[in-house]
Amino acid sequence: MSKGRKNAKHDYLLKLLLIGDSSVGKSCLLLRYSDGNFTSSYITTIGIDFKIKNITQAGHKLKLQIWDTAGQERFRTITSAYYRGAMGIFLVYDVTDETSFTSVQNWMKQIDENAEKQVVRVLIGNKCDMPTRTVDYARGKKFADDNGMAFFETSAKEDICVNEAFAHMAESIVNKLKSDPDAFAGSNPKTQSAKKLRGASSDGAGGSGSAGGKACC
Ligand SMILES: Nc1nc2c(ncn2[C@@H]2O[C@H](COP(=O)(O)OP(=O)(O)OP(=O)(O)O)[C@@H](O)[C@H]2O)c(=O)[nH]1
Ligand SMILES: [Mg+2]
Repeated sequence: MSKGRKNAKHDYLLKLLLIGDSSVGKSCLLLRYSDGNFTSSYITTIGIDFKIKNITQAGHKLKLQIWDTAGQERFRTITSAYYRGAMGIFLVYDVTDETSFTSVQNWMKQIDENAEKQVVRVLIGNKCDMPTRTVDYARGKKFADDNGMAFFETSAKEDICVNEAFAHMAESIVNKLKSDPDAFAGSNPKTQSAKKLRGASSDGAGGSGSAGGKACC
């Protein structure tokens, strides 16, 4: 490896997944977090997409591999295959869409059936910038508390709490890996195992560091 690639090294590779009903804002959350952008035009995700982001958090260089799934039912077979390799799953609903909140229960079932037992779950109520909300904060928080998950209300549009949600996810996974480096060793063998990657080289793709962002809703 050339010396020039030394800075691209990372301590941990974290594999994250975004799931939830169609149009709740999964792709926009990823776009906001990875590129600091937002688009109001809706282009539904076909199958699955991913982005890489390199950050430094609490002295650790982290490479985040973030998979963005299609919410549409017709892609469920494809997308559920990606649960197995995930260390962290963001379960996203739209605070203006009651149905998407009701669906959270079904998405939890999908996680139970397809993901690693150890997977870190974070519940996200997106579009908190909208005045037309139908799901209030307390309901989201109660669901998260009842299921032992962290909860964030976010806005990909206004850049509210997006960084905080990803930072919390990263911290939770790193803490798990610190106490048990093989915590996710049972992941899909087709994907890289979740061990600490000291000395491993990253591909250098994606931005680095956190991009600020406003406080949580
Ligand atoms: N007001 C507001 N609109 C948002 C926000 N996030 C996403 N949207 C809008 O919601 C629509 C759907 O966003 P996407 O990110 O494409 O939704 P998705 O969950 O990826 O949808 P699928 O790919 O079909 O599963 C788009 O028109 C976005 O502009 C937000 O935080 N606030
Ligand atoms: Mg999408």
